[in-house]
Amino acid sequence: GAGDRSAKAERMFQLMDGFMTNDPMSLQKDILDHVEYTVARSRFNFDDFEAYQGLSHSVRDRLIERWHDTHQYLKRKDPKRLYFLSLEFLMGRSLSNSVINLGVRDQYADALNQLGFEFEVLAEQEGDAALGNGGLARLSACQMDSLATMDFPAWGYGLRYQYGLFRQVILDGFQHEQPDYWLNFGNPWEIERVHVSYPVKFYGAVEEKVLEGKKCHVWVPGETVEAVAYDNPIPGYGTRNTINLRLWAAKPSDQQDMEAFNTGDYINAVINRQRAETISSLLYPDDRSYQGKELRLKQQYFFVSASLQDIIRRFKDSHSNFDDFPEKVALQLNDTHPSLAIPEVMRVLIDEEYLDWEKAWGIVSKIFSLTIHAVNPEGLEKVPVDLLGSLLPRHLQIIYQINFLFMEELKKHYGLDYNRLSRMSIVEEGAVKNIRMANLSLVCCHTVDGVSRLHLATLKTRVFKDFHEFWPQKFQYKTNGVTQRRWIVVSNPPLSGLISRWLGTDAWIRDMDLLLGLRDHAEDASLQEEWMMVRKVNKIRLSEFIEAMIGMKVSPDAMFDVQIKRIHEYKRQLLNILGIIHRYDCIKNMKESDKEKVVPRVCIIGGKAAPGYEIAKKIIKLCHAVGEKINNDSDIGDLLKLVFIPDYNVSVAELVIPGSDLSQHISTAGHEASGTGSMKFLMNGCLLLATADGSTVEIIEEIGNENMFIFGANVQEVTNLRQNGLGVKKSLQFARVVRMVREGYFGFKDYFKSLCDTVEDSSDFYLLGNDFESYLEAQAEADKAFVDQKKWTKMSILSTAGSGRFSSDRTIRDYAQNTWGIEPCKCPS
Ligand code: BZD
Repeated sequence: GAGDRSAKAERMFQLMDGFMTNDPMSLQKDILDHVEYTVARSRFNFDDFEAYQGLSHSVRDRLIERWHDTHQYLKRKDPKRLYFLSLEFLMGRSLSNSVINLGVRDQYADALNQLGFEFEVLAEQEGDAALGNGGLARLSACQMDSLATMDFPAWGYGLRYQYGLFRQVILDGFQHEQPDYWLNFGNPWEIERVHVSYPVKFYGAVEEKVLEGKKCHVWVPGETVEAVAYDNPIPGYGTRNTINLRLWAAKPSDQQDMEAFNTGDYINAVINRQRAETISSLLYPDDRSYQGKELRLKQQYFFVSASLQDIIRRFKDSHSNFDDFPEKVALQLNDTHPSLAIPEVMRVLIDEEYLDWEKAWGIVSKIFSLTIHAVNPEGLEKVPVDLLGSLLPRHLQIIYQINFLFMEELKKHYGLDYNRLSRMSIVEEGAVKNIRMANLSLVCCHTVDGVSRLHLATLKTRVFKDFHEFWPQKFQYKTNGVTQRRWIVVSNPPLSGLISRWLGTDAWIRDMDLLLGLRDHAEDASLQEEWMMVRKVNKIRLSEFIEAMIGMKVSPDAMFDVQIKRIHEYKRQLLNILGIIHRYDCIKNMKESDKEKVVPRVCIIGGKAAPGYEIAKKIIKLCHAVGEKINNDSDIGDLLKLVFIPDYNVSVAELVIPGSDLSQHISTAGHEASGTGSMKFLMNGCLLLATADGSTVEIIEEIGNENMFIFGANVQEVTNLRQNGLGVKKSLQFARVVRMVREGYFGFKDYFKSLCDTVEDSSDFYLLGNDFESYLEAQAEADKAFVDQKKWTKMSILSTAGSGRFSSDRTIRDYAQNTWGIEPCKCPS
């Protein structure tokens, strides 16, 4: 009875009290127990990796405890929950982040010291969880951290890819891709939930039946695959709340191939079953255009269907009908990749819960919100109707019905404006008929968010113009942010300590606006001195990393000038490289006596090119070819170095960003939806050299033009230039450096031809030629500022001080209030 249960609970709490304690003795015993019993190594003989495993299992226990408590508490309170659906999460490493958020970092460091290990060294044993491509995926990870820290009742849902983003290997300066089998050595940060699994259906046909006098649709699938849950606890900072990121893995279903088994083809039946696992086997490495690939569509539906079964089961546990669904559930679509969730909810409500269309639609139109991360129409997803109809026949029917009703609504409003109707239709007519996932989402979501103010303005006037005219109130923007826990506290402990000392509090870790307090000290000589020391330490660490990585010595006294991000034409790594060639050419032609005035630079570039993106791969090769020439030129020496960092990922970023002086965010204005790397550099006191694109426009408002190096055409000028024909204003300097590449100064003449063609007068779509002069001027300004270290340090302090707005805590608070309608629910500690 109830008495029994409370006695049991009482006993549990007593046991717990003595359970997870964090004194050095308990931690040591805990780690050693895991080494011996979990890893099964002798406690008398284990190496760094095994120590890392024991350590992480000990941390995992503490995560699980809080995670259970959070779920128990939320179950009792039953608040409205946010479900964050994303096909990509770029989590990086978990160990340091976990111990910092749990508030036990120092305790673990002490315990390990007494065992003869160093925390930092063990942390380096961990590989990255790279279940994503770039900005969109890392943003999801930052947002999960903020959701947990601010006690929001949220769940993340995604896919547990067996292969994350490919590893980049450079051979002779060319990119090669290698598989990232990140699960090879086990993953202590996930909890396999063999009992949390759902069948997911594919293919087959829809039958119409009459049940209890009502016409019903019954989808008879041709294939069923099982989705198994893997839970990843996400701890908040300075709170007991620990939320869940639930990732699905595909396993063969018990229903699969029963016929083959019955007819005795045992061997082939077993082999066939194994094929089910391919659904969650790999992450698509392309972060720009969408290709109508069947496996990709299967992945999308697989994770959407499993997540919704899970969400609906949880709702039904405590509700007997769907009336309250919109008061309890908010579904966030991270770009259109999970947009099949819309017809899926309709299908479940109508075909399985027997609601009528109007009732189901009433619910669907209240629960979904969408964030768009793309700028251009090519970035918007389309699915061929044939493909969708064969894989998900019932969903295609539902999408057609949604579109029919939408078209009727439009006709009422606009009459028979055929052009408008065909632009806004969910179905794109043509040689190949397509479903436009963005249009589907815009029709069904109550709110659509852009990722910066400029991005929303672009969406409103370009790709979503018609929709904005029809539903202006649906459109909002939430400027992106990143989490200061990972991007300052975890990755830059010296700076973190310095900030807390000068502010007299570490409260900024939960409230970034407090960094403004640093403004008062920006000219204080002793802060400046400490600031420079910290920056120097980080630069030394980075130069050691460069030497270990590629065997090159660089001087930490030089200016470290960094561009790290995915390689794209619009991000203009080529502009950077051409600028470097120009600098090289200048030094080369300089009188010996003038060389003293040159500010020594180490130019660092890193990033992956999508495997099929030829031009991006050529940019990587050009970077290596130019580096080869410059780095081995004795006329140049330490005045200029060019380094390409291979296999750029989250953990590399954590090391590079704190050690950078200047970072480049130089996309052609109007092409970067937001950009988030810039915010990480800013927080770490790195100065920005940037165009007025994406979130940079808002960064300028916080930091001030005078503390940044801004250059190039703005959005309006880009539009005008393109309308009036390109290549009007091309400098001789630009022509000269392109010619050097074209004529084989760096070798590989034929190979670089097509790359040079992309910036040739009339085809220079990204306006490198137009912006080159202004780029060089901004670079010269940076040189000038760097010579005056006092001035530079002040600018650096002001960068950190003004970065508070770009915390993902601010973004998430805004989403919670203005898009999701959820409130914090804090688990007592
Ligand atoms: O999203 C990026 C944008 O390019 C950035 O400007 C922005 O800051 C971030 C976060 O909002 N977009 C992506 O990263 N997109 C993808 O990675 C992607 C992945 C799969 C398919 C299409 C795009």
